[in-house]
Amino acid sequence: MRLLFLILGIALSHAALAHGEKAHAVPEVDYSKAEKKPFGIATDPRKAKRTIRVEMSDAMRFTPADIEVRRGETVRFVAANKGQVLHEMVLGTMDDLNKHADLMKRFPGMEHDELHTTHVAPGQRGEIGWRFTNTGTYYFGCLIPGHFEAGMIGKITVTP
Ligand SMILES: [Cu+2]
Repeated sequence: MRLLFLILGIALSHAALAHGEKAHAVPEVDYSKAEKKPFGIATDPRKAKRTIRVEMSDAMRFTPADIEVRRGETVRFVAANKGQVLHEMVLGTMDDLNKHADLMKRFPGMEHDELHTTHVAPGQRGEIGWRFTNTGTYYFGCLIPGHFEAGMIGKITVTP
């Protein structure tokens, strides 16, 4: 059931999703069906050689907020919520994140459970497995209303 839902989640636009899913530690996902994005593709985090731990705080900051990876590298992001409120980590281009933040403002109850996203309850950790297939500058943000605007954003530079 959960697997089916996650597969549906890949197929559906995040705007169409509205449900109360919480953080997933190791999602049971068929990564062969992952959708390629301009900033890469979801990959089983267990295949990553590199783990990057990112802390999220109620000061609306990610630490570190500046990450460098190489093109072709698969990273297991571990997002640790050190605060008292829900935070999330959403990978994307700046354009993606801005659009998504706008949607979140218009539909504050909206939640999303896509493979480039993890929602993390206070004191918990979430994971994203991601392979960066293109060079460039990408971002990660917390799109919970108010957080992104307060500066809860980080940068990922993908070098050749
Ligand atoms: Cu946040």
